[in-house]
Amino acid sequence: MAIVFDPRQLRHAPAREMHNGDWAPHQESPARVHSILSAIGAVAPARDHGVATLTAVHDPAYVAFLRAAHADWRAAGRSGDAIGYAWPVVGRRALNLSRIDARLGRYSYDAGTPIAEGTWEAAYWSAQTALTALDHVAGGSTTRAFALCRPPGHHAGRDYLGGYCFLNNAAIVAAEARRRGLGPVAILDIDYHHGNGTQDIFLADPDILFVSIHADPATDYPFYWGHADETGEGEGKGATLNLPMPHGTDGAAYRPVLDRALSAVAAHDTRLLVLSFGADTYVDDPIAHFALQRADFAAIGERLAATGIDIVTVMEGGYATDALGANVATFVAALHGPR
Ligand code: OKP
Ligand code: ZN
Repeated sequence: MAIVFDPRQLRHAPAREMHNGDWAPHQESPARVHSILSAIGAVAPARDHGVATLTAVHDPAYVAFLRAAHADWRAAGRSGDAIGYAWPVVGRRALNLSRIDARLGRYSYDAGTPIAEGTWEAAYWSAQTALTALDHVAGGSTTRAFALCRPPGHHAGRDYLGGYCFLNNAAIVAAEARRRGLGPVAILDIDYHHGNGTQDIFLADPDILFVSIHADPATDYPFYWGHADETGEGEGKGATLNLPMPHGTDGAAYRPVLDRALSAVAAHDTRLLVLSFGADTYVDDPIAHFALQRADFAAIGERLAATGIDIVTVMEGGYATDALGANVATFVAALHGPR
């Protein structure tokens, strides 16, 4: 068992987000990581795998945008965090956009994901943390590793940020695992919110199965993805499985759906599972509406361990900050077993 963390991830500290038409303190705060660190025990450092592992999944122009966005914002005379205010709703022709506001709109899809001074560095090390967890499993010293990633990644697409996410850590690990011949690879996303970025990245890809259990997008963010009839496109038809669930979903309702998700993972002959884990399915999460208890996280961890498949877990959401550390530690202990 290995738990990977890099403190440079704390440098992303956006001040606020747009919430129900008003500004509110940003939910995705460094305090989340402090809560987890105080509950989880010893962590291993992240290793640098370079930028090519990121551009295997993301558009290089998007990565260049992300890297420079906050400095461009400052150069435009602005203070605070960089945030867009105009979006090309319908795909427009490719334009060589220079103005920072235009670039922010082009490479994002919501107003909840400001770029702060340390965002690039934090997102970069979040991805490297995930890749280092893969190294631990690939090296054969352990069958399961946990990447304490922050900012999260599953809403980030090939060329867009959103939903508190900038680089898609799960997708980066899955692509790198395939490249190293560790497949078949599947991604199971059990964050409360649908992992639209991950789905988009692999939508037409038959090799990497994407399965997600999440709040029904008819009622919940991200609204435009995650409906049950999204099953993949082109050659990837059938390699996307969405299992939306209603508000109030508790441990008893969750269990059979998890079984169904894991049947699909087994049918893919999965050798390496990338798990996007969000603890925002917790009953007291302030921005979500499922009803899982701490004991349910233990049960889910045990169920996943029982598959016998190698698992790289990447941390996604979870905003009940006081309870977050114990929830994550409980899940990881069950998933990784005694040792
Ligand atoms: C990220 B992850 C306005 C609502 C926007 C965005 C939720 C992002 C969740 N504040 N909500 O999946 O936990
Ligand atoms: Zn979430």
